[in-house]
Amino acid sequence: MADLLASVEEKRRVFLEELKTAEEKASSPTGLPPVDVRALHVRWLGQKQGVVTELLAGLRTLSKEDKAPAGAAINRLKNDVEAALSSLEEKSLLFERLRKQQALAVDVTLPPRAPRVGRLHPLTVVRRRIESAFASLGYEVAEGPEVESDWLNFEALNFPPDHPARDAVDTFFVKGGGEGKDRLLLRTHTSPVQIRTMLAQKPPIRIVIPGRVYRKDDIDPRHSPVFHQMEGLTVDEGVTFANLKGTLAAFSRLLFTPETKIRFGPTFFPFVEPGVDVAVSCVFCSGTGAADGATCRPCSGSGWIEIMGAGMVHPNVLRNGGIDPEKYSGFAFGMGIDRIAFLLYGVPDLRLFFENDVRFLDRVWS
Ligand code: 2U9
Repeated sequence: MADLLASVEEKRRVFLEELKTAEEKASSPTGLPPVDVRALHVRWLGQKQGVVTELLAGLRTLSKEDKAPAGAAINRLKNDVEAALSSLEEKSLLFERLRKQQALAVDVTLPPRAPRVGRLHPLTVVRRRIESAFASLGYEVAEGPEVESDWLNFEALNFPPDHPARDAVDTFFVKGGGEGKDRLLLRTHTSPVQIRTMLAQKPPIRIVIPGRVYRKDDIDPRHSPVFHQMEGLTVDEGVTFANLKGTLAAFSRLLFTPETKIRFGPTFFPFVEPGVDVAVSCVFCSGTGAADGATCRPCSGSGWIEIMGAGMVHPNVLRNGGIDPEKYSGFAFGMGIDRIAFLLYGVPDLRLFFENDVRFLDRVWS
């Protein structure tokens, strides 16, 4: 009898220890799985080999007068175990609910996530830099349509009828346009806007024309069938080649560095006479052709980088724009915005400008 009572107390002690471990687990971040509560139930109250059940079975061996107090002690343990396990189950379900709520809750103490900030496209940055350099020299920005007539894109610009640029191989023609000079095409340069401006307003004219242009080129790292140009036009009385040179030298110093020099070489464009290729002293090697003891890459060691073409507007072109070449003269120039961005930022492949991969666009362009 004394043995049985001692055993009941020993089992109670063991149970309380197991209960404590289970309660701690219930309030921990992992929680107490319902299967663990059931296992405790089976272990202590199970019909077959439950600890309490076995204690009750032990009553059989006791004398009649010992049975009552021993039975009472075991029943107390049984009631206590039942109450404790049912409250453990409740608690573990409650903690489970709390954990789920916490997982959904907003933690207001966390630092805010920085919103993704957009950036200007590198071609926009370069276009604006070129525009503001010319704005400071008194130029205005003009724009025009991307679908033009053969006349505005070629004929008015003094292209002879058999010029290779007018061939279907080099230009995108648009179905549904007219014939000959009325056929429609995707402009191959922004020059039609200069003709439109001359027809619409009297000199003095000082404009720059940014815009998308199209040529039937195959795509490769340096060519794209769509690219961006900035052209310019000055028309007034007494405009000379010296004005052209001074303007482009000032522009180059504004866009690159105050030390930048320019170099002209003779070339031919149907819409200007004379026509020139314009190079600037290399901004990467200051015109020395060397970088870190090796050949400067951007200028291939020449110290010069070709950035545009220019020339004095051909008298025929002025006439086509409704301007008297006896009274007025002018100069014009054209450059590829993509090419300048390519040079300024050392971009390895022109296609990066058109693919719009945010990993590329996210770079800081300034
Ligand atoms: C009118 C009269 C003259 C615009 C000019 C160039 C020289 C030139 C190229 C540079 C690289 C095009 O982007 S590019 O492929 N342009 O070299 N453009 S003079 O001359 C004009 C335009 C309009 C009425």
